[in-house]
Amino acid sequence: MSLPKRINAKARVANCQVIVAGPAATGKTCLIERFVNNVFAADDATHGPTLGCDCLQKAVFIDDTEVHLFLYDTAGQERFADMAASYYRVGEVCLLCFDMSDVSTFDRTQFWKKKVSDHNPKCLFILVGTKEDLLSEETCAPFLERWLRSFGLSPLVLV
Ligand SMILES: Nc1nc2c(ncn2[C@@H]2O[C@H](COP(=O)(O)OP(=O)(O)O)[C@@H](O)[C@H]2O)c(=O)[nH]1
Ligand SMILES: [Mg+2]
Repeated sequence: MSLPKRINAKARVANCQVIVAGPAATGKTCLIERFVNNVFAADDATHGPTLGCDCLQKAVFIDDTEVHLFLYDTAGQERFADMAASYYRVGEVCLLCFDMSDVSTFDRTQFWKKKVSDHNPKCLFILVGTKEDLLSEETCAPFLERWLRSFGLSPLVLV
């Protein structure tokens, strides 16, 4: 992943603000907990639905730079979308999540992209398909191509 422009590649320490957004129950909290704490909270009752916005941190090394990632876990219910507005504004990257086994969540990613863009037009977006265990990449590819076409982007090459 290339670094956002605000990060000086020569600096030894940098911060990166990452918004994790998308419809409810697409696995945003599980994704962050797995990445930060290396646990998979399979039972939703262990963490419950996200209300407002939680922040978890993790430092990673990219070349010789220690990058402190601030991961903002936002609520996926649309009625809560504006509660995280102050986090959308500081985000440099947005992981836009959808559940690969549920096409309706894919269609709702545009709502979340617009919501973040409205507050933060410079934010970069990375589309993240979750729950790979429930669906094959081949089945998912048509969704991705449709989404990219809707933004006038080239078809995706899956590697
Ligand atoms: N099969 C499967 N289920 C997942 C995966 N990630 C999350 N889940 C389940 O999806 C549900 C919603 O997860 P959660 O992280 O709370 O979603 P969020 O509302 O987007 O934060 C939970 O029951 C999780 O156990 C995954 O990779 N595979
Ligand atoms: Mg959550």
